[in-house]
Amino acid sequence: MLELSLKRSELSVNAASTKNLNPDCSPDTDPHLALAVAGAPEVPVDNDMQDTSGAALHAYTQEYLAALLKPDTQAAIRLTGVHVKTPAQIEVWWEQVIQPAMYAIGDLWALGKISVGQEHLATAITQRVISIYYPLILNLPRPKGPMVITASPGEFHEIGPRIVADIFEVHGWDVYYTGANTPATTIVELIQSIEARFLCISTTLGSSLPAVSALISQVRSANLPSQPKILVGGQAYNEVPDLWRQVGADHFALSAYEGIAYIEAQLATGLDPLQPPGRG
Ligand code: B12
Repeated sequence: MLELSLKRSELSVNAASTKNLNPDCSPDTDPHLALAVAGAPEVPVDNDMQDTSGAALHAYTQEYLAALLKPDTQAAIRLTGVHVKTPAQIEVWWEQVIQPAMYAIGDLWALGKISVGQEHLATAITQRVISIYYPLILNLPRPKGPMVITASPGEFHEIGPRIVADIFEVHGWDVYYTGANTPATTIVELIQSIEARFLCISTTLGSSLPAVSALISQVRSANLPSQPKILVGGQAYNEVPDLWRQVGADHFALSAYEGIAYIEAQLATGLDPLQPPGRG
């Protein structure tokens, strides 16, 4: 089994972290939950996630990673629940805890320290975590209008764009998130039908970049009335500066936060003349 450089004392859940669970489903009444709590890692109690220092985020990441590696779905969900109670906390946890933990999973897989199966389990647990806390975002107002967020054609890495989608929704955008490997024609049709003013494309593999170029060309040549600006991001662009220009995008952003800054700046400079129809 994988050697973790974590102290056992850093890895046990104390009872306080279970107090936010649904009372109808507590360790006292549910034997499965009781078992999970007994075996789950300990979490420092910080119910409002007051501490977002680098050291604290690193500790949370280690704890979340330990739950993924165990693997312990309940612990990953409960740990997230202790710290994520507001939409703003989603932004921090998704980008600064889940993202580095998933990068660590990738590194461990690449080093041969965990199997493909362990990596798949970790991915599935993270997808469950993200889904479980989506209701925190679901009913937020979306006054800034519709946008499309997609993984590029041929690209199966979908957690990155999903995190970006959640964060854009937290910031008031009406996001149509298409998930992995969406055909270009579908994306063009979607932009047209919802009159999206922004298209965000996420790409992890360098080998997917030709498909990004082709998608962008198809969107541009469709001459859509909403004339969407195209923002790209993802690890495919990390190695080569300005690679994003070669695919024909309007801009590249390293994170959802930077992406929002770009889009808000576009709106502020009046480059976007359309009024957002929005969905309410
Ligand atoms: C899970 C995973 C998979 C899963 C994906 C399942 C799923 N449903 O998503 C599966 C098993 C399918 C998979 C397959 C493969 N994978 Co993989 N995978 C990963 C892993 C471990 C985690 C990915 C992840 O969720 N990261 C976390 C997210 C949150 O990070 P992110 O995507 O970077 O997104 C953030 C930012 O980049 C940014 N961002 C991203 N997109 C956008 C877009 C915009 C507009 C903006 C503003 C910002 C933005 O914001 C995000 C949130 O913070 C990574 C490790 C890694 N370093 O990521 C390897 C990794 C990406 N995979 C890798 C490889 C090699 C593969 C395969 C080729 C393996 C194989 N031989 O089959 C295939 C390719 C499949 C394909 N065609 O896409 C390599 C890629 C190496 C490289 N540079 O080319 C990695 C890095 C592993 C490694 N260390 O070697 N993989």
